Amino acid sequence: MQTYLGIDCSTQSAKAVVIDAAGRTVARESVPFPQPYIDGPDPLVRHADPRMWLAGVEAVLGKLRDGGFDMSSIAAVGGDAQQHATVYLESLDPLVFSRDTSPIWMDSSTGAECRALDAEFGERLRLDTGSPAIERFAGPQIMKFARMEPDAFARTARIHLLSSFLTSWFAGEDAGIDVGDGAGMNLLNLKTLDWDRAVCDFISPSLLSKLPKVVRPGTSYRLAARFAEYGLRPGIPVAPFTGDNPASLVGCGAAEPGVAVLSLGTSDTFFAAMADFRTDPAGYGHVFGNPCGGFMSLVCFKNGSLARERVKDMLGVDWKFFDETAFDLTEPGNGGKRALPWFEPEITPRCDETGLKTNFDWDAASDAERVRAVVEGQMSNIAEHAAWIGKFDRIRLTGGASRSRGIREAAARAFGAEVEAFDVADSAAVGGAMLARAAAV
Ligand code: XUL
Repeated sequence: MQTYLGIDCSTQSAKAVVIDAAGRTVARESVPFPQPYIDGPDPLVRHADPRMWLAGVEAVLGKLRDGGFDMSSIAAVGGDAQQHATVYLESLDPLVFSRDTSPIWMDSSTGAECRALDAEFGERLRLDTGSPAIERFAGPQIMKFARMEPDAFARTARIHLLSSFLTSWFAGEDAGIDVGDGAGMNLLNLKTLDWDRAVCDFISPSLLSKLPKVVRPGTSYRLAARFAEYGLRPGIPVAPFTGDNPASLVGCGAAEPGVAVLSLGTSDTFFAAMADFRTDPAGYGHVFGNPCGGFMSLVCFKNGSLARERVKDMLGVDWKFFDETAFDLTEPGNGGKRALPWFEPEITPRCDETGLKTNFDWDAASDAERVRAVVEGQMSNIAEHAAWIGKFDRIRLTGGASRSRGIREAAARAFGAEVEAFDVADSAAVGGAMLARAAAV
């Protein structure tokens, strides 16, 4: 039997999923990260230790091997990582980081850099790179690093996305950035599918020389010899790792246009494959490359599952109450009561002032009303900001929270669409494994 390994290195954990030729999951492991990001005084700054990601990925491989899975059946490796995180290297072998920590997608501290990019390029940035200047995107993050730490920036030979860093780690050679994750940088011109020279030069005249190549769907690398220690066969194909959202698009069977996916995770993201290249006039949504060819739209909402969990804990109720009972005790629409649990600075729409936003007297309401207000508030906010993508008859809900009947009903109502819980646990890792399978043939 030939199998295909997908590795997902997301915000909270490293996961491994192995599928067979028919796409069935035959093994799965995960290792939680000790902390998704390093705690600091400024809520706009969110960095993580890149060594933590490597340790997690290696630990998950070890677990798979030690669990007795026949690692030699694996015919190709693929994977994905949380989008937008950047890794700064002096050298890959030996591994020397030129920046000790990596800004991750939760970082919103690059307002000044975004304004500078806006002033220089205006609308062109959105029209050519698929997004206006966005705080968490790699371009503004790199610009901040170049300005604040010019010496460390000068020492940096290579700037990877976490995804291309992992491809390089598995391949043992400097690998390229795929068009899916690469589009989350404000640096990739989606009309040419190559780096936008003017934008790169504006950020730093030496930036282009520090960026890896852009790789198109179909490229592959070879697994480095040292992975024999996990029982893997050196030399098997390694598909370029992509972003978790592009990988989920593949893993949810939505790589062809027609069905949209709402992925409920640390962040809630709404995405769909797109045949033509169109951008969000309001500037919140993004266009990324689709790892299977063409494009995909994406809108990201920062306050997702962690915010829901915090409300649940705040009220002292259990998941059964949060997912079901609250919805039996209240009516759809909640008499107009809405709440938005923006405990982290929200990005869609942009709101730096954190806290629970309500349009009713929270203290006077029942727990059931509060829960419905939060869930309906989140779902309407998502539907409103995804409207530019078009109308969908069918929406696939994925991620742990898709098990919630209350969330499914609220999503169906907000979108006026049929909603199906798409029962692919770890859709991003599965997508990575599917990209591995495609690289093996
Ligand atoms: C997408 C985004 C998040 C991360 C989460 O633009 O920032 O969905 O990819 O891992």
